[in-house]
Amino acid sequence: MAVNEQRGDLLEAEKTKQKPPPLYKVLLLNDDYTPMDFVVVVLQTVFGMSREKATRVMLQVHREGMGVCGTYTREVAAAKVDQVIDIARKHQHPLQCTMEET
Ligand code: TYC
Repeated sequence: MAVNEQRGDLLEAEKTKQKPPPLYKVLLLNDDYTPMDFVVVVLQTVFGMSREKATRVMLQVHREGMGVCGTYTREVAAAKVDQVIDIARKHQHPLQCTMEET
């Protein structure tokens, strides 16, 4: 077997052993003060939701205390959590967001 064929087999074997990266849910938390309209705009802006979907997710969080905004790799989820917290802080709203492994 040629050297590069052997190497190709080794790389193939390594590939089949690789696990997919862990995924994280981004969770939005309810509070008593953040305006509903603001939450809808955040969901549209940060998570690319339509106004209708954002309204459904906002109402679910409002009624149930928490809701999933999306599922992403760790870096993307962390960036979205930071974006939500930053925009909420800038507007002086207590809106909180977190992430958890799926
Ligand atoms: N509970 C808020 C209100 O009544 C609305 C709200 C919804 C706040 C979702 C945060 O993640 C949230 N104004």
